[in-house]
Amino acid sequence: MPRSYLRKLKILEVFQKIVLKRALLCMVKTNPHDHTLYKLRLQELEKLAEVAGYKVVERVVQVRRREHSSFCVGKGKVDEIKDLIRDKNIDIVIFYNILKSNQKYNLEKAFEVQVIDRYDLILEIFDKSASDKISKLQIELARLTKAFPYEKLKAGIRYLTEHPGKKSMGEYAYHSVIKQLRKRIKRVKSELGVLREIHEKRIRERKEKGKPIICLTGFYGAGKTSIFNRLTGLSKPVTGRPFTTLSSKYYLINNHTLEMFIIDTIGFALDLDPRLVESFNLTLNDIKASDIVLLIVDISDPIGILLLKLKTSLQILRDLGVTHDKIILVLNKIDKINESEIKKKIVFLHGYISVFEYVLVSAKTGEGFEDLLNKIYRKLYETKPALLQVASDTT
Ligand SMILES: Nc1nc2c(ncn2[C@@H]2O[C@H](COP(=O)(O)OP(=O)(O)OP(=O)(O)O)[C@@H](O)[C@H]2O)c(=O)[nH]1
Ligand SMILES: [Mg+2]
Repeated sequence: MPRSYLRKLKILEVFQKIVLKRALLCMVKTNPHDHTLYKLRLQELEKLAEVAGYKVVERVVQVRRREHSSFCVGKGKVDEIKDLIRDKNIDIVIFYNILKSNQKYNLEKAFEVQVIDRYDLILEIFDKSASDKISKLQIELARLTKAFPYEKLKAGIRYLTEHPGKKSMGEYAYHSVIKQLRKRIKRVKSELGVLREIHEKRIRERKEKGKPIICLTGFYGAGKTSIFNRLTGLSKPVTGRPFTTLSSKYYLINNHTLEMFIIDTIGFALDLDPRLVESFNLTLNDIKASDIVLLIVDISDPIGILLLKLKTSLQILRDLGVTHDKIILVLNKIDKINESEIKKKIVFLHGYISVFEYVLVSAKTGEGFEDLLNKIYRKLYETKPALLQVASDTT
């Protein structure tokens, strides 16, 4: 990322701090037995909202067996939130739940302020980090996919209320909105299709070279890029903001006698919407094509959030078709906590550690990196001995 871009990012952050929009967070909890996880999810939403430049001033959680079909929250809650918006000068309402088009439309009408959900919020953060064409197109596709039914609904309502009638101006405007959106989606998909072919060709070429491909995965902020930088000697951006890395970065390293590709990838998030995963599948393909997947975990996270993130990451990897034998757990940031805390967390993680190989590291101090490389060699030896042979023959 160029320096001038980072400078602009900093100026933007300072500006945001001065004129922060006041946000109300809202969540409908449909599992009555969930007494802790929902709090962690709300905490993550709050963190993301702050990163996106909002000041969170209120949080509303409603327990319902099912989301209300028209408002997500119940009607009584809508009135309660309306009062809060007025009393607390709220500029935006951010839902944890992913809103359907009609829910978003009805809520905006009732609240008379902007209403977004977790999906929109993540895209806002993505937007700030996007600097290359692939990321920008993937974000645009994700946004258009979600916006299409909403814009269609809005155009339909406008048509019925303002200029109804067959072959009227209203009908023309309605079809024109839909046609334009469809055209944009088609154009973005086709541009991404071209880039996908180039990307897949590159993956095939790397595979044909017969060198092992090691991929860094995990939640945003777990330290993937910091580990990538330490392994490669590069200095790719590490900002502390979620989703700093959006598109994969490859680098060929030569360690002792073995050459291998290291890939840095986009971070995972809680409850990722499948449409978002689908839009970013060009980037996620890198994970599928790897020989070893390092799952980076921030061991300094509180235990509840640590377990939730680990479980979510493993589910995402499973959905991508990554098998267990390819995964090494990399417990990063050991410099941030003391030894007894590390031991306690290892005990909590027993269920995972008994299944996966793990290694404790600090990307900050470099501790544990020799162990990490040894574990990578051992796994390659166990799962891809032929690859190891080819790689060392050609170096
Ligand atoms: N103390 C400490 N901080 C670390 C360590 N590794 C990473 N960090 C910090 O954690 C934050 C996130 O690090 P990144 O390397 O950008 O994390 P990432 O997983 O690449 O994040 P995304 O690109 O957003 O997905 C930064 O502020 C880093 O300085 C570590 O071992 N110790
Ligand atoms: Mg990164």
